Amino acid sequence: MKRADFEHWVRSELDAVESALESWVPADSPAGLGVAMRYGVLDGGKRVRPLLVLAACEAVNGNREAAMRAACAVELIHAYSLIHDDMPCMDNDVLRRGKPTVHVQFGEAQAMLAGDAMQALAFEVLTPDGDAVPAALQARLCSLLARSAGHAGMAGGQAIDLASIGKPLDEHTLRDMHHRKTGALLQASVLMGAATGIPTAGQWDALSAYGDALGLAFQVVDDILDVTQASETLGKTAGKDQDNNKPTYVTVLGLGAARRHAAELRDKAQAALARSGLANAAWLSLLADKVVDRDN
Ligand code: GRG
Repeated sequence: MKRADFEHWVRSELDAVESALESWVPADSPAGLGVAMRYGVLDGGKRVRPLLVLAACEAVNGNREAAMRAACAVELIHAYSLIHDDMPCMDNDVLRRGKPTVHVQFGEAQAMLAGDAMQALAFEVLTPDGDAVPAALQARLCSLLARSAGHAGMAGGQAIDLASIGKPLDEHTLRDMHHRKTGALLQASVLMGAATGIPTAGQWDALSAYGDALGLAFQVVDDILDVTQASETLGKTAGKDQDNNKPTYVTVLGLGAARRHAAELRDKAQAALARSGLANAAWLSLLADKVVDRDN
């Protein structure tokens, strides 16, 4: 598969996701709530999670309507988590995706409500009337997303993260935190895409292993970029997480070992894909490379 084909696929899927989000995130909710929601989710971000859903759907020749809904649902959950994470009670960030954060733009209460409403909207999007998405598939997608975003997944990981500020973490605990906080939603993206088709048990397990390795690789690279981009753009050596005294893969392993670890995880993801025997897994394979080679 040529890289140009992949770049074309990425561009056309990004457009499709943007249009779907445009149509599903309402502008006319009461008292400006919809405006804050749209500000928080439209026109920004790399959309890695939606691309993983859609690539996994292609790999299993799945239900496209269900996959587009799952792609937007996972992005809504991700965007809600960023809005809440940026608030003063958590990371207290003023910029996100190149513009003022939602609480800076609309106030803290509206930011909290926008995140809450986006979380509910994700499950609304997954449960349409009609028979384009069979009821059993709707339930499966809701279950995968809820489990990855809730207490045992993203929210649980965020709780560990906040509790660990200023404390030394060993590699095992750091991995567990990131597996929940970042990895669970990325892995769920792959599995939601897979659930739109009828993979064999072996293919499901292989895609799950791919998502697991990719989710961790994403976080390791995020920690590397936190240091390298900060030193490039600000002329200093510590990034935001290090400034916040948060343990990262770079502080725990060192930069060189973190880079090697990211490459190992990418290889692990690629090996899992090869094991799946899926003929249409080219986009998933190229996405694994893109996640590790990215520069933002
Ligand atoms: C508030 C429940 C709750 C959870 C917040 C996702 C998260 C948990 C916090 C974000 C903090 C952070 C920077 C984590 C590192 C990895 C990460 C999720 C980065 C942001 O995701 P990208 O790079 O962002 O996919 P874009 O903007 O491209 O969508």
